Amino acid sequence: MEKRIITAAITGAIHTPRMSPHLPVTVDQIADEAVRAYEAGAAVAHIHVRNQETGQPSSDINFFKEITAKIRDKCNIIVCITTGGSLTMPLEERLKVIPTLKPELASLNSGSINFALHPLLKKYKDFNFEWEQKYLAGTEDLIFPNTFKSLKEFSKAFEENNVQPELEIYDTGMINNVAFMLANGQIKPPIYIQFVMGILGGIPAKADNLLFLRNTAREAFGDFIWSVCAAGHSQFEMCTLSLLLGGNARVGLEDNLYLERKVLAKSNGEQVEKIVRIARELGIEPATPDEARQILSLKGLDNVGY
Ligand code: KMH
Ligand code: ZN
Repeated sequence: MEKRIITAAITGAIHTPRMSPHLPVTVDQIADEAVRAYEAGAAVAHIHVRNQETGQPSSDINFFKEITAKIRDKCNIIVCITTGGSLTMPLEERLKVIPTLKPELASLNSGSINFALHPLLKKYKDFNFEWEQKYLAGTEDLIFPNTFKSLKEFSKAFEENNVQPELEIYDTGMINNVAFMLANGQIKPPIYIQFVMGILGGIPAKADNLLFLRNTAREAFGDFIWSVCAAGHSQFEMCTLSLLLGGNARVGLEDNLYLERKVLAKSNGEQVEKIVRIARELGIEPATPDEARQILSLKGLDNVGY
């Protein structure tokens, strides 16, 4: 059986509590959801944290510490910590999880984009908390910054702490950025890419685009490991296509709140169960966390800082 890595992106910084009552917010909810995703077949949990009362994206290092400890207590899932944080956080705030927690894996956003969420305001008119409307509206005039200078600083911190970067690519030009970092020795093989499709400001989530990304990246770096995630209803289509093409798949409420049309997912675990069902129909088995550690050449849980 072929083994592929299923990642669950538990809560992210895109959706707001108004959009789903199932969006995990508290330390316990986020940790429990990661464990549930593990039980359903995920090898990796991608973690952001939120304000415990309002659900606003947060960079509180204590929340990260509590969540990683709680997850580690219950299972050996790989924790992939965000360094994207929220769309409005200063770079230093985004980066401090790396020296503090020294995780096995963390996201490294490989370029700047217009990261636009404001069209969601057409769908949602009333909100649970004041920040939600402002946060979404603010993205009409927002650049998610990841300049070459910050890429250099981020990759240095990753290397110093022996953290494997999961390189987030939101559009084709970012493949050049990663190739530049590789040529300059800022990152080293094995290269692990997460193609993030369907963000307004990035590449649309379409089959032709995924083939183009995969082929262009292959020309640029040769051998590499890759996964796909997609915003909203394209999630399962793009993840399935990735599995068909030899890639890995990321599901989770960070990217999509639904299980199927008009049906909210009650948990990340439900989405993991669905992609595992699809994978098995295709003759693909989900990799265990230890198998994923081998595939990604990770340093192992004995060497993390949590
Ligand atoms: N939250 C967004 C800024 C990451 O985790 O590094 C993008 C993001 C990527 O979630
Ligand atoms: Zn994220």
